[in-house]
Amino acid sequence: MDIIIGKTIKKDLSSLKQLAGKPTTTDSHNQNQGMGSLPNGLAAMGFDAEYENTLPPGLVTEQKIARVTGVRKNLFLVNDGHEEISAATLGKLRHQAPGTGIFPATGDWVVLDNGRIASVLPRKNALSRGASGRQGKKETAAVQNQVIAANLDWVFIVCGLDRDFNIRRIERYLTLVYNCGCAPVVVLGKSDLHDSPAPFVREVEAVCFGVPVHPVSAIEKTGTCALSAYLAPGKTVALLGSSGAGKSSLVNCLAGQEIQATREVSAHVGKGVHTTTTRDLICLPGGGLLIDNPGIREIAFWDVAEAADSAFPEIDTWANCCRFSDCTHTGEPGCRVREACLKGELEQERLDSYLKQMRELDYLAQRQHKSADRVEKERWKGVTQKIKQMKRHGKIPR
Ligand SMILES: Nc1nc2c(ncn2[C@@H]2O[C@H](COP(=O)(O)OP(=O)(O)OP(=O)(O)O)[C@@H](O)[C@H]2O)c(=O)[nH]1
Ligand SMILES: [Mg+2]
Ligand SMILES: [Zn+2]
Repeated sequence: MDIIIGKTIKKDLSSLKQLAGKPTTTDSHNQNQGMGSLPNGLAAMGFDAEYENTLPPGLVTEQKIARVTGVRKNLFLVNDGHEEISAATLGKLRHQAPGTGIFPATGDWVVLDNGRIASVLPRKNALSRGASGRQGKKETAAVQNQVIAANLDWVFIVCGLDRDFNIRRIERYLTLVYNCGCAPVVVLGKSDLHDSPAPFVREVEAVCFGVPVHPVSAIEKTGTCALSAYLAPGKTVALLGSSGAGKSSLVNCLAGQEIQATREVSAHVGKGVHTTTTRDLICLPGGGLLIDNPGIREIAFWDVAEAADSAFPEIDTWANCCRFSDCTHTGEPGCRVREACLKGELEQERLDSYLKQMRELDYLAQRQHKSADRVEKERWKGVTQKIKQMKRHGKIPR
């Protein structure tokens, strides 16, 4: 379900880019005016008129709705703005296998039936990635997606200004976020480790094209005011980044209290130790909603729209001037992209990063195609057998 919705939103990537850099000025309280039918608690949890309009009329007043604030094995923490309870799913929902895209994830809106989750409401968007551990599996293995968080207004790509800093990784995160139809913001954490974070900000801005970049320090509590603008009441932000990037420290800083556990990065390898293991939605005192996530090991893409183009808009522009419309920019004559590289208008590393992402997205598309074929074959397998049987028993002519 999320995939379809994701695709609908993805079509309008340009509007997402316009959105980038402009935290909304209308907070949810304003948006909720006129929503006489809506229980107040839900608005505090991020339910707004725009989303309500996408649902069947009367659903909100007739059903008990709550938001998933955490996932614990087979139990889900759900909050309707008044109380948080843990709820299991109803049997029939449990039998819908994970991977079908409808299993509840943090940030989802769900319908409750006697304290159990009866269904997941359609997602506005969902931050998903290819499930980790795919490597080494058979070529034909169906690609799985893992929903990190649903119904987001922004995704903070958190990158520490220590050994975590990696411009190519930020490019990959941007593709992942665009891929899911979400709006990215880059947060450069641990700015206190430098006299001035400005050179890092410039370096990131040079590859981000209009995506806001904010240097912050959770320890010295500097730069975080800029982030509050995205966290207006009822707005949902998910944190994405590697382990040890400083996501949970940022949550604690914005919340003004130690809600999330944090742990030191290993001095030896410069990597975090995966302190956060659950995906939790935290209600901030200012009314914003923040989803902390475990660090990401492998940024595997999921779904294949024109997301790589969105993260590399300047390459996309040059590509329009290549002699061949299907130019792969790997050696064709009249390639404007390679020319940009030779003229020093485009860094070789950035082009390499773009080509690598394109190859991956191509590969993913082929695998998705293969698994779709397989699903189709399986769907008809039973029917083919039935026809054979009927022919054998003379029920239909051979
Ligand atoms: N100097 C400095 N250190 C920070 C800052 N923010 C976080 N750290 C340190 O970075 C380490 C990792 O921080 P966490 O917040 O646990 O990182 P995380 O991204 O939540 O890591 P996982 O939960 O494993 O994904 C801790 O030792 C923090 O004290 C900061 O602003 N400045
Ligand atoms: Mg953490
Ligand atoms: Zn070209």
